[in-house]
Amino acid sequence: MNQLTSMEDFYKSLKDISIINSGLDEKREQLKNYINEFNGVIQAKSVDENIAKQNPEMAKMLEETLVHIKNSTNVWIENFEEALKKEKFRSDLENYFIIIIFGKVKAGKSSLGNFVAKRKLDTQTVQFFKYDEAGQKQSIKKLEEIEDTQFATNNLECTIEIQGFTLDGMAWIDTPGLGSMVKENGELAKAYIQSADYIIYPTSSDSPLQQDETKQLKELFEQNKKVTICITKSDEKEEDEVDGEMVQILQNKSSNRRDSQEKYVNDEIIKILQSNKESVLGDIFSISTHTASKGLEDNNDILFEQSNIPKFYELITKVIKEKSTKLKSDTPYDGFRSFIDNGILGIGSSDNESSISTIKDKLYDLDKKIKESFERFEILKENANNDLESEIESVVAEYSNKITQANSNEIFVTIDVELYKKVVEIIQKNINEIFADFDMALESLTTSFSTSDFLIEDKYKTIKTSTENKNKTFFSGLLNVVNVCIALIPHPAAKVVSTIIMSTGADTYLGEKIGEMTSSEATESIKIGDNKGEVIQRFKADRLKHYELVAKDIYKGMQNSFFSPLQGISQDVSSKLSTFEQNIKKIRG
Ligand SMILES: Nc1nc2c(ncn2[C@@H]2O[C@H](COP(=O)(O)OP(=O)(O)OP(=O)(O)O)[C@@H](O)[C@H]2O)c(=O)[nH]1
Ligand SMILES: [Mg+2]
Repeated sequence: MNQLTSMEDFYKSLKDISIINSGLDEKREQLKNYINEFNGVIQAKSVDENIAKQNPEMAKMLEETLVHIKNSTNVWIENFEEALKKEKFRSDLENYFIIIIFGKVKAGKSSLGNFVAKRKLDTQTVQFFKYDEAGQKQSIKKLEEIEDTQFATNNLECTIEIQGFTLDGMAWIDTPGLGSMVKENGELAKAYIQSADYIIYPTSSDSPLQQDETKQLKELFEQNKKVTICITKSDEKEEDEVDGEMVQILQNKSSNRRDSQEKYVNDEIIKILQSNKESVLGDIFSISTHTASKGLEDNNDILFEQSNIPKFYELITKVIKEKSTKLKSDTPYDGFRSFIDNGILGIGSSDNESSISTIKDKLYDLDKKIKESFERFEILKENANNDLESEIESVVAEYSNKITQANSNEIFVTIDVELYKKVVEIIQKNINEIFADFDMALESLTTSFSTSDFLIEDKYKTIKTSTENKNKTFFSGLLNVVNVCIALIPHPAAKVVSTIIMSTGADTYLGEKIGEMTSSEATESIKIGDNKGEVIQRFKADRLKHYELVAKDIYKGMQNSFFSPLQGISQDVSSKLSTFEQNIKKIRG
């Protein structure tokens, strides 16, 4: 039988599979060290007590970000250990080219595996095995397969364990169907898939490529897995008359129907393949293990050939001859890279919560919030003068009428106590606009000024006066009195006075004296009010300057004691993260 050569070719090729195991151990060790190291650094980070006390809101955001990173690094460690456990399966089979058959429940996976095992060359030994739940390998007689009995459609009967066989250099792995009643089975299959050097994905020709299957394939392609799709069970029963009796005979589906199904599958796959079609999509073709078996048993060449099984063998042989060595040596790298890309870096999948890309987003948000708040304090510093000026103005205005020379010391002290309260209120209000809940330490807000700087004193003006004028006025006045007295002579008293005046010649003396008066110059200080207005202005200016400095100091103190450490932590984490990222990118290659 001509087609048998393709089968023979396949089995013979298995002997020549040469395996180069790539030395990934060192890289794995390195990756593990990097993850552990980063994890250690991050686990040691905590939110400073002062920050937590001062600003619970900001501290919470920082805390959450840190917790997220801590959890993520823990997830990486867990996943890495999981991945290494699966490597056990891989290392059991490290000298084999691993073909994994993976797909929906009842797609015909086990039947295809049993077919391949059964048709081996007589000189070959096939060894069946299964992995139990604990991951232990055990020998079995053949792949557990659901025979086409009356219970064939009973979904409870399905492959439940990872099973397989080795045949020379090939390990054939049969997986529990995805979408089976036992959900964990599907998960189990997925866990092992990473070890595959090559994947065969069967989809039943009863209804090829259903939605869930498209989704599974998409995931496989995303893992960079090379997949050949087989449309299985591409046969049908036909009524035929044998020896006068109507019997059902199994036939291959017509080539037209197969073509159209293959085309349909191909079109659907193209839709989900973004790029890199060549590297992930193998062939798509329909097969029937049942017609192939029957063809072989009945020596029916046509039935066997049209089952497409010979073509299946040809393709797999080609893969084994031409690509197995490379695929085998690439697979561990693929797994390693896929772990780094998907599990840690989060390339391409935005929904990985524990990826570096998600962490970066969170750090970015935190940093933005810190920067924004820092900037707002910068603005508060700039506005401190304006903010306080009108307050100081209005408080002083309230008191200014009451201020006198006598009470100024006392009142200025009273005003300052009030100013102090107002300034505290303003600073508190300003800070609370930035942080709703902020515990501010105000010890630095002590007031200080010397009352002696603000004494109110009388104001005098110095003027020049001449004695001539002054004396002349005096003597003229006196002379007037004298003259009035003389004029009033009739009065007895006046008469006495005027007699005295006249007898002494006082009137004449006064007149002469006035005439004699020579002019001489003198200065005099006269009170023109006090310096209250000025002192108040000075007081206002002094207090504004003082409280502006106080406010600025508080804002600056907050920037230094609060934001700087916050920024420090955030920047430190970012820089450790980016070093870690660079390191793992380097070992990823
Ligand atoms: N007509 C037809 N039926 C097939 C063919 N291959 C498998 N079947 C039948 O399909 C059913 C499922 O076959 P299995 O090989 O057990 O399928 P499976 O994918 O291993 O199933 P699970 O392991 O339970 O997911 C059985 O009843 C098989 O007899 C085929 O080529 N033609
Ligand atoms: Mg099965």
